[in-house]
Amino acid sequence: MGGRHRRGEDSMKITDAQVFVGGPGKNYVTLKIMTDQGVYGLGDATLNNRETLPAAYLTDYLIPNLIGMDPRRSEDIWQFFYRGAYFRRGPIAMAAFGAIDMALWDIKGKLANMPLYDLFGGKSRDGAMVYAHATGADLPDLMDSVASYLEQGYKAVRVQCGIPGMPTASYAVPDQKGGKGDYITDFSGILPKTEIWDTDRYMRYMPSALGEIRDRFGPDLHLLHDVHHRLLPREAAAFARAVEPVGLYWLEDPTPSEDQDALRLIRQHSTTPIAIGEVFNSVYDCNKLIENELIDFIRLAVTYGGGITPMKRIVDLAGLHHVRTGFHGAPSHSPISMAAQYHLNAWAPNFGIQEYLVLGTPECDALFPSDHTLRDGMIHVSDAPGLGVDFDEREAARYEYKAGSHPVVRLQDGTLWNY
Ligand code: CS2
Ligand code: MG
Repeated sequence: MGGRHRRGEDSMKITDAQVFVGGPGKNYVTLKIMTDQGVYGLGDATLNNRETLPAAYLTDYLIPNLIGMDPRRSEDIWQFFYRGAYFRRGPIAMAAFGAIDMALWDIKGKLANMPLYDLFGGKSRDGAMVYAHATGADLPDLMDSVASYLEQGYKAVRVQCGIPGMPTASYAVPDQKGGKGDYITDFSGILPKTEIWDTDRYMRYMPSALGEIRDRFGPDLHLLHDVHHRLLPREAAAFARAVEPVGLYWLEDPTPSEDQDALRLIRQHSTTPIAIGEVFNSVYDCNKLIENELIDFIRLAVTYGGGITPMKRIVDLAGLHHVRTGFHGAPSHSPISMAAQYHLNAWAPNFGIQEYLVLGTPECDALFPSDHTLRDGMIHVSDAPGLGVDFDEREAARYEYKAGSHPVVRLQDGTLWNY
């Protein structure tokens, strides 16, 4: 070939793949794919509170097929598993495919000796803006939390606070002032706790609370708010209109995401930007929302979205319709899938913002060494080849799976509601 040599041009094979479940305060599902050339790739299949299921899908069904395949053929391998499953889509399967796809891109980047963002088309920006979660048992408590993030240099915060008269803490807020309410998993066991929700109190209180936050912190701070699927379409439309003067960066998951017509009703009544998609797992969950320009930000995670290969297509489709990215970044995503998102963020011409809740503990850093860094509220992606994150198996041996659950939500009369 004209004297040119590309590493592994003639043949290359996947020789083994292993799944690890566990981590510091989380059940991260980590996939490691090994090759006959010594290069390995890492993927994340963590599906919060259902972690053993993508792990079993990988171990029992996908890995036996993967052995012997050429890891450079990531497109064909993705199609093989997706089309080959016959029963397509769903978060469990897509998380498992996603982990494989991330690991194959990691290998591709290492073979090319390039960071993934360069393989995607290069950097479109130096740093990618992130948002943190400010939370409070009540409004003054939330104000303190916002102030502490501002001091750390964040330019954007999601704000959630307790609602006066609500029988239990509302979504993602602590029971007590100064507490850490932003849990998404209760590790005390598999049986969920119950939260009580009151739509009327929320609708009456939250718009004015958001207005007070805006008045206190001024126009420059990007404010986001997550309704977490709790409103009916008409209520969501009224809420989105009521908060227009606040100038939210986005209003997230105003309604349960299965009902796509609900987004049309919201759009007809308000110009508040809408973000949706953290529970979606394929382009078919959002292509109509994007094409009809009913949303402003698409929230899929690279894990549940089936990996980098399908996510790049979703990002490109979104770009055609002025929809920007705002990838899900709950703490249940391991630093591996977060790294995949950092690379997509660095490249995507229609990048918006990245949710960022990395635990940042020494234990987590020891398990997943990397030099992706957060500075002044922006993620600066690592220049290392591939994903730029590693996995320490000796550290991993310290952890094991722990059963946990999300809360369930009921109305005061006992009716089950959306968490
Ligand atoms: C939340 C999530 O990050 C978010 O915006 O909606 O934390 C969500 O509650 C969890 O991912 C559920 O596991
Ligand atoms: Mg959310």
